[in-house]
Amino acid sequence: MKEVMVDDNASKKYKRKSLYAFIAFFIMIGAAYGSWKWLNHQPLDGGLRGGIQQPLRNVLDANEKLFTSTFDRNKLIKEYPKSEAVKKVRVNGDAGLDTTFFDAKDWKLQIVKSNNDTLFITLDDIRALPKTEVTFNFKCIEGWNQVTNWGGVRFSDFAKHYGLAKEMDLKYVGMKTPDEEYYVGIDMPSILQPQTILCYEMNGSPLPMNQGFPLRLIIPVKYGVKHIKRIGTIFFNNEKPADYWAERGYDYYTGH
Ligand SMILES: Nc1nc2c(c(=O)[nH]1)N[C@H]1C(S)=C(S)[C@@H](COP(=O)(O)O)O[C@H]1N2
Ligand SMILES: [Mo]
Repeated sequence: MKEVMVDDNASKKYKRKSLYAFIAFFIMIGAAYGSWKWLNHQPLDGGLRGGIQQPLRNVLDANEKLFTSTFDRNKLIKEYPKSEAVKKVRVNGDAGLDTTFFDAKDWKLQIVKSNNDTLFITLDDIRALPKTEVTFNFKCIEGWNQVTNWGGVRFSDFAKHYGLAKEMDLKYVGMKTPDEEYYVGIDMPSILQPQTILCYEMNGSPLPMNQGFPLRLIIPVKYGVKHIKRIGTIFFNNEKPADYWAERGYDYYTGH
């Protein structure tokens, strides 16, 4: 009899507990729905970055601050022997690579200086500068990676050669394809990192058309999205330049 009483009490307690759990569950569902509704009513982040709600962009911006404050310009990305570079290099992304309006013979790299003067630089001018090679594990945010070999001039050597000291004091570099279909914005410390090159060779041969002929960026501290193929114009700014994938909701910094 006594035992039955105890059992009865226990089952009452149990019932009450499950009732509380049930209520708590609905409160949590309500809160989650509320936050989701709140998030979806937040303004999209403005202007050039676009694509996601401001609170989410704030998280990416906080990450970026953390990364830039701890970024060591002299820390090198791992390099591999050239013999380990794949011969069949994957092709990904063709925005800005339409050859209909592109004449390789007329191509010149345009450098917009901070006083708005523009330098027009030929591929031969760029080839005449000291050549650097980098063989590293190229990573795309879509989830693939491969060891690839690239040749070109260090961005920092190029900038010194063309007297871009004032420009190097700004916070960002912007680059766009000749037709302005693809464009990236990159923080200055990453651009000046010694493995970042203005690249005109892959596996010792001129770049194939679909991999950015005549000149692309290779920037091993970043994911593939920032390795813009077929650079037309380079400019410098203290504000974040427009960035193709950041406008589509991706992280602006995309370092690894
Ligand atoms: N002009 C241009 N550059 C671009 C892209 C693009 O669509 N257009 N895609 C980027 C992405 S997402 C990746 S992963 C790399 C791929 O370079 P690959 O084709 O040489 O492998 O190029 C980057 N540069
Ligand atoms: Mo990519």
